[in-house]
Amino acid sequence: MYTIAAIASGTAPAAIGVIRLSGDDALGIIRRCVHRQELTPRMMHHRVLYTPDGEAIDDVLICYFKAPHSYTGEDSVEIYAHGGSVNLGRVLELVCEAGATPAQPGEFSTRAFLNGKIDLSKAEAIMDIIHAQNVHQCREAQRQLSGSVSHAVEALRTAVLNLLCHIEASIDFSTEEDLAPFPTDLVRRESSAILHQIERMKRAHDQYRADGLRVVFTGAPNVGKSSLFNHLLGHERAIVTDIAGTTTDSIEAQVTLNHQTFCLIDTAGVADAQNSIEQLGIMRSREQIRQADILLVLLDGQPSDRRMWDELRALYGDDIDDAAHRQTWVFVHTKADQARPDLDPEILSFIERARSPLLNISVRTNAGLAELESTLTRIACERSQQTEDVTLITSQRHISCLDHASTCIQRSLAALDAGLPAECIAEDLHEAAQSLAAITGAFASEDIVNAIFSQFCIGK
Ligand SMILES: Nc1nc2c(ncn2[C@@H]2O[C@H](COP(=O)(O)OP(=O)(O)OP(=O)(O)O)[C@@H](O)[C@H]2O)c(=O)[nH]1
Ligand SMILES: [Mg+2]
Repeated sequence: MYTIAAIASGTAPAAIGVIRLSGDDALGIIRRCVHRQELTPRMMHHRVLYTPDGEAIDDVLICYFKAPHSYTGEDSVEIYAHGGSVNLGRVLELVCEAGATPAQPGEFSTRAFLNGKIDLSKAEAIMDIIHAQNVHQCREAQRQLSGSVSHAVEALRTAVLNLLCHIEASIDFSTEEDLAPFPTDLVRRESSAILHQIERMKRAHDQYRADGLRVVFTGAPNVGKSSLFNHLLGHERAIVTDIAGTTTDSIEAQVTLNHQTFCLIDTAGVADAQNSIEQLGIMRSREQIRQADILLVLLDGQPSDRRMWDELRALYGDDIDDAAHRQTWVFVHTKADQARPDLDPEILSFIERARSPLLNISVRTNAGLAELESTLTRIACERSQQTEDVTLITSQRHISCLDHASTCIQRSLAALDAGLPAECIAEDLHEAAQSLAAITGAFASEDIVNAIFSQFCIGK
């Protein structure tokens, strides 16, 4: 293949920048820039780059990766030059004058894919690592890169192909004298197992939140929601006053506590609305409460706690006990620094029955705040462990492929129930296997491959 070159490190001012070359003439090109000195594979070489006229361009380190032992599977060279757009631009120009062609976005990874170095799901993982905005996203993309998705999907595809072998054997033999029985029980059993596995992967995907678990603050007006919200964020994001009804809209902000990301949502206090703005705010609060992964219920012992509680009861009805577990409700008794009325006995007995955490907190003295943070991170850890044994799918494209595979398998089961010929059942299973193969790229169409790699940046 012709040799491509690009700045792989970005061009922001930095101590070091990396220029990458890949292709048949990568070694020849770089040697032309270093007075033809030898380069041993996988060794760092300290060299000066020269123009053909003998002008020194930069003092650099060079590493040569001999095919097929490189990212792309081709002969490749990495040049570690001084950073900055002008210097890196000059080095790139030099290698292009010596015979390289500027790379298209994603061209290195496309070559890696075409040479069988990475599959599609790994290529997508690389892109996700580069674009990760928090530790969650980065960790999941790293797992995907290490092959978690490829292995899980290959196992499913092998199961479908095994099933097809059995069915096709029965079709082939059915032309003979002794009819081979169609493996009905096996198809039912195996198909259900595959469908179950796909369903688990989809469920884990639904539970996964790249931007962190949604922690919704609810409680009566003036109970201290915005104060606690600001405190966890570490800055004054929401307005705090002693006037009930200060917050009228929902406010979202991300925060990282003990390496876990959370999306905190402050809401309007639940109460009898005095005007239409408050009314709208309270409607939004209800929506946020329903979508919470963790609900922080703030109480200060005032009679307004009871009104808020009645609202929550009305919102959930008989489902309230379940909701307290499903969403993990955490109760917070605020303003622990001052003399406070006792909590409403009905609310207290609910907390005991549901075994929900109840924390005493003051944003004035910081009492209970460390405990609240560790409670939130403990809940986040427990949630991620619940889905640990299932491979986490984070890409929407992979979910669509799994969905399609699932539909095809269900269709084959329906064909089986309807007594249709074995060929019909096999056809649907073939389509399911192909849809699974599209995740790793074993049978991806050229359009899909192009669409994926075109989203890459230059130099990747
Ligand atoms: N003493 C004491 N006062 C607090 C504490 N937390 C909040 N407050 C006060 O309680 C009042 C209301 O606080 P906010 O945080 O605005 O309450 P809120 O729940 O957001 O109120 P709305 O937005 O009106 O629903 C303010 O005067 C705060 O200073 C606390 O831990 N101790
Ligand atoms: Mg508020």
